[in-house]
Amino acid sequence: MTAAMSTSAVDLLHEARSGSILALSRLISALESGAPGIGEVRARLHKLAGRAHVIGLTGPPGSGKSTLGNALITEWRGLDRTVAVLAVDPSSSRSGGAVLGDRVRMQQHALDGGVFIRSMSSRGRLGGVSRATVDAVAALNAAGWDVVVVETVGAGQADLEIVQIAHTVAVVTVPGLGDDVQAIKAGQFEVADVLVVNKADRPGAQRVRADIRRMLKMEVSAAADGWKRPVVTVSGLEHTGISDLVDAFDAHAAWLRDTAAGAARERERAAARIRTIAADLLVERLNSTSTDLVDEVAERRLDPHVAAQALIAETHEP
Ligand SMILES: Nc1nc2c(ncn2[C@@H]2O[C@H](COP(=O)(O)OP(=O)(O)OP(=O)(O)O)[C@@H](O)[C@H]2O)c(=O)[nH]1
Ligand SMILES: [Mg+2]
Repeated sequence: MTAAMSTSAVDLLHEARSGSILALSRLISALESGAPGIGEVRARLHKLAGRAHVIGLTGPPGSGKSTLGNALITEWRGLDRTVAVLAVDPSSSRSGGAVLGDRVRMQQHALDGGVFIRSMSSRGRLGGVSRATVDAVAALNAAGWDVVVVETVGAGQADLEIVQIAHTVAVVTVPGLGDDVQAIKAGQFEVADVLVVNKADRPGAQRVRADIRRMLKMEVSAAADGWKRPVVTVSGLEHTGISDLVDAFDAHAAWLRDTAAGAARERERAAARIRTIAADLLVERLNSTSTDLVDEVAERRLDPHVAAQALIAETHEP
């Protein structure tokens, strides 16, 4: 069975590229479970990467990211673009209602061959963007999908990691959180390319928008790369402002494509990806290196700094 899987992973990739959703789904599962021989397929994905616009949709729990994702699907499908949404499972504390809501939304598009929705486990990484998610984005890109949305619950590290896979990061906030603008400021603000005020059908949305705009004006560094971060007010539930949001995403994609600053951003992302993968590999190896160094340090025969150098030197060996 395992040998059969390794040969078929390549086939799955071919089938996924010719539009099979089933094959795509199985390919992502194979990547997720680390099926034998999958490394070969994974290596191909990057080179095959097509024209997908990868959008990170991040924000606090319950801010309406999934509902908004659903509204965006409808909008993009109207423009004849294929859309994949990867919802990175936020936490075990998710209410049954939220999970059920996601299921219902998924079913709405179940018969549309131009829509792919999948929940991803955040297992394997602190930040919420797991290796599996990175692989799934690469698979979707290689399979020729137009738009890939990655929904993550914004919390610390995840915000920083999403920039490594998303071309465009949209940070969602909503009125009524009280400290909403402060919450954005705490980590998400820096990585936001587009700021979204969702649930605009509720009172207070315009005030939140004004607050964010005021904050943006005060930011000096943001203006440095020339991208003026838009603040878009939407209601995912009532499907208002969604075309404006799509326009904002398109404008950002064009900026990345057509400007030197945009190209620099792409290089930054590539560099960050390499560093993250290298750090992961290093940690993996450091953890698995069996060593007498521990004894020596514990018994104070060796300085831990010297031991650390020695350990790193050991990891260079294959
Ligand atoms: N009034 C209003 N309610 C909304 C809107 N969008 C979503 N909601 C409601 O907000 C709740 C959470 O919506 P979700 O789309 O599941 O939010 P989420 O951010 O994906 O939640 P998690 O994935 O659990 O973090 C649900 O009860 C939605 O019906 C909106 O535009 N207006
Ligand atoms: Mg959600």
